[in-house]
Amino acid sequence: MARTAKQAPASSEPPIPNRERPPEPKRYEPSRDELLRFYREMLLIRRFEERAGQLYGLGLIGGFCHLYIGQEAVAVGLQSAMTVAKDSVITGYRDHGHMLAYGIDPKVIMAELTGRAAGISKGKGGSMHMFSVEHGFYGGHGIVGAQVPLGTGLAFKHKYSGDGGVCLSYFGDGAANQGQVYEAFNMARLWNLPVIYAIENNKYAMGTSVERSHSEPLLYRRGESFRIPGIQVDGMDVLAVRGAAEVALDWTRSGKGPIIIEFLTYRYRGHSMSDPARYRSREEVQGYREGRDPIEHAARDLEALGVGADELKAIDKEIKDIVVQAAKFAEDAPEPPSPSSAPTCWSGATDGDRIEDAGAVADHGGRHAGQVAGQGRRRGEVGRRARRDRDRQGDDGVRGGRRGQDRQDPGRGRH
Ligand SMILES: Cc1ncc(C[n+]2csc(CCOP(=O)(O)OP(=O)(O)O)c2C)c(N)n1
Ligand SMILES: [Mg+2]
Repeated sequence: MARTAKQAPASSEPPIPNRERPPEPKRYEPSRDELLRFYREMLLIRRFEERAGQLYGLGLIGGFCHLYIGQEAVAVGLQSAMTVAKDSVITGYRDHGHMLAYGIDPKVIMAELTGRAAGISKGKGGSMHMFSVEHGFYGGHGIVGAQVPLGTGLAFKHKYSGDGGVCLSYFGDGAANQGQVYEAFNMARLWNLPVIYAIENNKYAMGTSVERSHSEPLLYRRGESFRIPGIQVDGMDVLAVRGAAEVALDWTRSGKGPIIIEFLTYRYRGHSMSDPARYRSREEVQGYREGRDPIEHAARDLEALGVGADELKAIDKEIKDIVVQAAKFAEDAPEPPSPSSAPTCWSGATDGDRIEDAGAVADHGGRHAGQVAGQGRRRGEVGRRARRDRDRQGDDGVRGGRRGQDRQDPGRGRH
């Protein structure tokens, strides 16, 4: 019906009343053992990532590599509330921590980083393209924001098959400005799909800050016009994250559809290993490291629960050993035989889910991620690369050494 002159303009209409909202999340109250588990998992991610950074510096990891250091509480707090294999997880390229938090063996993740046949994607995917369908972990995606429609599709699958699962789809503050995100939001709400959109707001998209690039920097509000509720949570506190996970899972599992959680977090290192990080100050990074660190935070909570320094030290040692073993495995494992460096095909329609080599298409000569992941291992280059990488990035993700230069490795483009 045509609007008459007497009708009030839309802008003066009252807001839609009483839209149902999830309850305010509470900080989770863990048992001593649960908190020890969260602590252990965050520490594993931290030490694993530190080691990955070193192996990259030594030239044992090629291609792109984005470290998750600083953001550990988000993956651990959220995924600790989920059911591996029943629920699905999908994320972007900063994916090692999410895999570790889903119980995937650090050895096969590290072997993937070094491009070995024993890697979780057979050494062909590298840092950004790791999958474990067995765990319900669907990557690992290099296209910013791609995991949002893909994750929405996974949620559609959960609903369609009635398997009771929920999809957790992570994306960054930068991805939150993409069009595909909003197309996915619309469908997710229209069909009430069981999807949790976890926005990891670490303040920067490469070198672009949220303040500079977002017309609405409160990212938890981004679902409002789709009737998707949002909550904002301290992403540096694993118990606050877990509390929000409880609320979000109750919401989605009860059939109320999608929900957004914005986690305020911070990455300590540069965007990737080739980021000189000139866009932020050393003081800003130090402020988070010294005042907001999620692992320190959990250590203090553990002390309050009566866990002594000796017990924490023993965990430290246990985790270091796991990471040393993973790195050794990854260095010693054989590289993929050359025919198998052909592109890989997904084959799941007729004979169960499996990944196959497609030797027949090997001759196409296309360059794929695994080839990049595998390159950069030539031992003769190790010393030169190590020196250059030390110069390129200080330990705190702020450029140190040769200021003003921003050199790139051939084959290690900036991503
Ligand atoms: C479609 C697309 N556009 C641009 C890029 C280049 N790119 C890679 S990472 C990145 C920034 C994304 O930032 P954010 O979503 O905040 O994630 P974070 O790196 O902080 O985890 C951009 C623009 C890309 N990979 N894909
Ligand atoms: Mg970001």
